[in-house]
Amino acid sequence: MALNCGLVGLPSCGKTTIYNAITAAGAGSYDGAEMNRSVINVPDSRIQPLVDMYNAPKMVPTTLEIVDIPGLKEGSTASEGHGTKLLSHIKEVDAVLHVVRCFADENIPFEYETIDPSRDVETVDLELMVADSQTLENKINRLAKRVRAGDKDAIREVADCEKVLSALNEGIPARRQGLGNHEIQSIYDCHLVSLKPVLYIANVKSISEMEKEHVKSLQAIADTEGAEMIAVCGQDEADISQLDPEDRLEFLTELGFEESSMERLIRAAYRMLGLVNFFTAGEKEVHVWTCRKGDTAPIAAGKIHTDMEKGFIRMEVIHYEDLIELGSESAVAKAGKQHVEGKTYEVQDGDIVFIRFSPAK
Ligand SMILES: Nc1nc2c(ncn2[C@@H]2O[C@H](COP(=O)(O)OP(=O)(O)O)[C@@H](O)[C@H]2O)c(=O)[nH]1
Ligand SMILES: [Mg+2]
Repeated sequence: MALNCGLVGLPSCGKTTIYNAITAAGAGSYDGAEMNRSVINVPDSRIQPLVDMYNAPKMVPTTLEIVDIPGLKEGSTASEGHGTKLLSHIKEVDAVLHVVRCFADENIPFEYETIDPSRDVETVDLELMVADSQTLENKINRLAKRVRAGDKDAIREVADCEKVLSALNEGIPARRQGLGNHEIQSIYDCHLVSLKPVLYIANVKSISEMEKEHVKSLQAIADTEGAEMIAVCGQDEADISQLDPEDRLEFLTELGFEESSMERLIRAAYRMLGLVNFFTAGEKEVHVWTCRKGDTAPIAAGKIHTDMEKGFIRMEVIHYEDLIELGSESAVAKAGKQHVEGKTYEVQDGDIVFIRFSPAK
């Protein structure tokens, strides 16, 4: 199943507009659920050169699901029914694409009269934190009986929950609390929404506004928590995505872009999820696979087939750059740049792999 990212933000900040632009860029398929959600192909500029080199008739990219979540505003999460539903959508995503309105347009209604990214981010974060506090309090209450009975696990979990809760009450989202593994484990089943990794998206009017003050202030917010920020022109990109693919580049150039920022956005989302792409390539197909950063060779092999993990013998690895530089697998081998790796090897982004394994009996 594809990992997913949810578009979160105030009403009318441009979530649906950006959703349309992203899903068109990734050739998405709408699955008919109540919300806009679709699975997109993740662009990877290394695919085409590999397809050309191996003369492969087919390529299989990796995918990511994008969910367009209804707008959050002050008090949203407190409202019963609607709030609960909204939160369940956010709980379900692996990462948040937090869209912030950086364009001024008096014809488009907004919650506030001014444009102020830090106010907007705080408003959304506050809603997430209110919801998380409730979730933690519920868990603490649920464990109270076991705590009274002296259950050590319950006592430890409650202590961790209380620590996170008190930092939330001071206005620090869980993702900024510097939580250790121990605490993360204690709150794992709470699926806290303020713990999810965030990519900030500044939605601006035009390319000339990309360097402006609002974008800078959003960048500063992202920097303080070690997150990434991307500025996009949601409306322009959505308009362009409706054009025939051949015409898109021309319009992009006219507006001053070198490429669609949607690909950049998708790649950044992918990075945020801690994913790496590796490849299998041959004359039948070029196939992109995904594993997590730090996954060892057998685990990565298991993404291709469970037998490959169970019967793993070794992994023969070529780095993408070496292959492109030297022009063929055999040239890479001749140059002594094909690596034979064992069970402890951590697969790197861009590895082209061949797995030796003993098939299941
Ligand atoms: N001028 C301008 N309008 C935009 C931009 N992005 C979105 N809009 C408009 O803002 C309104 C709200 O956008 P929408 O994507 O529906 O917001 P959502 O509520 O966050 O999903 C729509 O009328 C869009 O056409 C932008 O970058 N510039
Ligand atoms: Mg919308």
